[in-house]
This record gives sequence, C-alpha cells and structure tokens, in this order.
Amino acid sequence: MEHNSLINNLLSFVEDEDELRDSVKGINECVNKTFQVCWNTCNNLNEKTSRVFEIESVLDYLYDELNTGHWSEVPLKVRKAFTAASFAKTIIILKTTMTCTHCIIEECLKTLDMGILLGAPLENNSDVLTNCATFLSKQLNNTPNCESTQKIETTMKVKSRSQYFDNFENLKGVTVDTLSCPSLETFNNKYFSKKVPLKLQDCVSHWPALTKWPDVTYLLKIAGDRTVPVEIGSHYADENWRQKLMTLKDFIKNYFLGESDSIGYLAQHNLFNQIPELREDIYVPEYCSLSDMDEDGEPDVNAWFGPANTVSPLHHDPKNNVLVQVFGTKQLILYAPSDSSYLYPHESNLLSNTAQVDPFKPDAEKYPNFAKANAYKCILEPGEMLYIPPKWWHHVTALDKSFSVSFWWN
Ligand SMILES: O=C(O)CCC(=O)C(=O)O
Repeated sequence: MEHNSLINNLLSFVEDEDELRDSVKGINECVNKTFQVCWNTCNNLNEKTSRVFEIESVLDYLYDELNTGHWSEVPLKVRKAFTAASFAKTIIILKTTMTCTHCIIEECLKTLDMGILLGAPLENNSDVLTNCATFLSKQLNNTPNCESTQKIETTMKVKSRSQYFDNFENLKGVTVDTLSCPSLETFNNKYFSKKVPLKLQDCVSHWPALTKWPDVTYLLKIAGDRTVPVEIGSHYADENWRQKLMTLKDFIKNYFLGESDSIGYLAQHNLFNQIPELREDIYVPEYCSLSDMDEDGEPDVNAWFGPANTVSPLHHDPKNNVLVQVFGTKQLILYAPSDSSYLYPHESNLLSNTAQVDPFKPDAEKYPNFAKANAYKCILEPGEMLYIPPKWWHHVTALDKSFSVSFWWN
C-alpha cells in the first residue's frame, strides 16, 4: 500500500481529534508542549521534520510515571496520555520513513501494543490503537519479510505426559460431576445457584478455535508480530517468577515449541480485546448469562496459552468462571471455600487468595490441617469446560501444550 494512504488509513481511525491532542495536558507542562509539536506533525502530511526523538522523550517520561508506585495507583490520565503518545509515535515513525518495510510495520505494531498493554482506552477513541494494530497486522502479511526474520519450525514435538499425572491419580478426592450440554435450567438449579463445580461437555463444539488454534501457523499468521505479556518461572507465587513482554512469535518459538529451560506462560491476558481477530473464533457460553447480581455485563475473557507443565498454584478468584479447554489437557484440583483454613492462605495482602500448601507435595508438619481438606478432581480435555464457582480454590496443571480461555463474570 502506498505510504501516505497507509498513514491516512491510520488517521481515519481517530474519532475525536481534540481528545487525543489534549490527552497529555495537566501532566507536565514541558512534556505537553513537546507532545503538541509532535501532534501537529502527525496531522500535517507535508511536514517532513522527524519528531521521533521528541515523541520518544514524551513516552519515556510517561513510562517512568507508569512505573512509579503500585500499578493500581497510576493515575488514569497518565495511562490515557500513554495511549495518545503511542498513536502519535506510530504516525511519526511512518512519516519519517520513505517506504513501509516489514521491519517498520513491526516497529509500529510494537509501539501500538505497548500502548494497548500499558495505556488505557480513551473515552471517544476507545478502539483507536486496536484498530490501527489490526490494520497494520493485515498489511504485514502482504509485505515482504525483513531478511533477519527466521522461519519458525511449527511442528509440535510430542512429549510424554507430565509427571504430575501419576500424583494426581493417587491424590484422594471425588471427581467433579460431568454433564453433556445441560439446559440452562439444570445448570442453574443444580450447580450455579448452589455454587457447585461442574464439568460441561459438548458445549463449544461450534467454536472455530477448536479446529484453528491447534495449528500454530494460524496463530502466527494472525498475531505472530503482536507483543504479549508472558509469565516466566515455575508459577506466579515462586520467588524467581517474572513477567516479560515479547512477540507471540518469540513466545511460540522459544517457550511453546522450543525446549527452553524455563517455563513461559501467556496467562490471564485479555488477548481478545487486544487482537479482535482471535475473538471471532470463540463465543461467550450461554451459561454466563446467569448472574448472582442482576447484572448483565460482558464477562472478562482471558487466554491461558503455554507448553506442558505450566502450573497455576492453588488460589481462588472472586467471580464465577467457566474455563474452556481449546487444545491440550489440563488437570485441576478444587477445594470448597469452607476448606480455606485447611489450605493455609498466604498472609500478605498481595497473595491472600493463594494457598501456601501445594496439594502435590503437602508438608504435613507445616500444614497439619491440610489432611482435612476435601479435594475435587477434574481432567479437562479439548472441547470441555469447567464451571468454577466464586472463591473455590483451584490448582491447574497443563499436561500437554495447551490453550484455555476463561470467562469470569458476576
Ligand atoms: O489454566 C490455568 O492455568 C489457570 C486458570 C485459572 O486460574 C482461572 O481461570 O481462574
């Protein structure tokens, strides 16, 4: 596509220009002045001065603000300013280069994804970054590759089942009930209203994801160049655990298909807001229309994509959840909220929803009451989903390379 028309296409996603222009106001006067210079460049196709340095200095300032203090305390206006500056940087990168090579579009996509992941949606331009990223991602498939890009070997190496499986077989507990596509009424009366877990079969056979996603070349084509957050380490409660941003392509190459020494897990990430093309492959299960609160908001939808042996340690969440298995097998152990004291929740506020006890290696001396806890066991195969009621403890292990989607709702 011709260079200027590419820029015009991106500018056409702006719904409210004033909102973008004013989004850095009130944060820092000097930074706002620099941003205004950059913004004027974006809107004037004849202005050829490169403003890459200036817009990067704006983003650097905002990035430092985003990383000061706890994430939940970052003012929303700083995150919105980061969104606007990420958009401006994308336009400026494209204006500064003579041709749009594969590498330039990759750089733009990275800028947009950083804006989506660290920024916050603007009021009147809520989808501007997502729309630009979807558009550029499609362009990328039509643009010849940079020389440095390697071809990824996408054949999945078959591994023997995780060692966790034997321990699971030996673990005492009852098996979670299973029903094939129960009516909403049955599900409500026997499980949802009583807050009892249930495995549901044959409810998502119509999802395109079931046939499309096991072929990772499809995921690479749709989203390979998108930047995503990856959890590195054995599990999130481990002291060596950290989060890293990387392209989906690098995640698939190094952690999903590769033989990396450490586990990488694309976990609890709303991949579907970020990449709406993937959202088209799944549907919200109708069971999510039941509510404890007379509420009919959209559920929070998260992706859990990783190699065999990812572990989500024993924890609970505040909402109803259906965890849908797209490919691979997961094994889950659940405990009722009434067993909480037998599971020894961490004392720190940050981990108070996570148990200290590991159900596979319980330390009977340290956690003597764990023996009183009643386990519920479930093996989740592709096409099945598990209803996990709010506050129910769950420990999840992937036995194979696996992709699950969770729907959390009130
Ligand atoms: O699949 C996993 O690893 C964990 C899923 C989970 O904890 C959830 O859906 O709440």
